Amino acid sequence: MKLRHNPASPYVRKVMVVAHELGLAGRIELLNTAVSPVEVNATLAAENPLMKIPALVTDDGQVLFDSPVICEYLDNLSGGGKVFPSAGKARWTALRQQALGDGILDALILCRYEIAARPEDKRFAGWTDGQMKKAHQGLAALEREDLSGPRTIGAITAGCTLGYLDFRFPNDGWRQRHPKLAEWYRGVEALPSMQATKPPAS
Ligand SMILES: N[C@@H](CCC(=O)N[C@@H](CS)C(=O)NCC(=O)O)C(=O)O
Repeated sequence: MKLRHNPASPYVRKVMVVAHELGLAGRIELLNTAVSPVEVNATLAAENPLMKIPALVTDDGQVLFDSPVICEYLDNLSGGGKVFPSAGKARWTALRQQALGDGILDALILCRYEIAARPEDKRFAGWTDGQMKKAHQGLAALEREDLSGPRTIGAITAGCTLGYLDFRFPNDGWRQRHPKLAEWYRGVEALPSMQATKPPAS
C-alpha cells in the first residue's frame, strides 16, 4: 500500500496511528506529498481529485480517501472490529468521537490556513475567531466524552487532535480549560503509536 503522506498532517497521523496500533505500519510505503489549499498538485489530483492528504493506494490499485475511510479500511484488513467497534452503541460512540475530533481539526486547519497561507492584508479576523470558537466548543465537548477503555477510532482521533493543537497552536491553553482531557492525553501521547508519528518540530 502507498500512502500520500506528510508528517505535519493530523489526518495522516490518524491513519498512521491506526496502522501502528494494528501492526500494519510496515506494509505502508510513505509518499511524502506537499499540499496547499491554493495550488494544484497534479500528481495527487490523479489519485484524489480533492487534492488532499491522506490518500491511500491499495495493493490492488484502488485509491481511498479520506482519513475515516482509510482508517476503516485498515481495520478491515486486520480482521475488523478492532479500532472500529463493529456494532451497537460502542460503534456510534466511536464514530461520533471521530467526527468531533475531525471537526475540531477542520476548524483549526481553516485557522491555520488563514494565518499561514493568506496574504496579511486579506486576512479576516472574524473568520479566524469564528473557527476558533467551533474548535473550543468542540474541545469542551471532547472533555465530556468517555475516552477510556479500548483504543477506538474516537480516542485515536482525539489524541491526534490534541497533538495538532500543541503543534500549531502551542499557546492555546487547552490544558488549563480541560484538565480531564489533559490527564487523559498524558497517557495517550506516551503510546508507541503516538511517539512514532509525532509531527516535526514546528
Ligand atoms: N476530511 C479529510 C481532511 C484532509 C485534509 O484537509 N488534509 C489537509 C492536510 S492536513 C490537506 O490536504 N489540505 C490541502 C487542501 O486543503 O487543499 C480527511 O479526514 O482526510
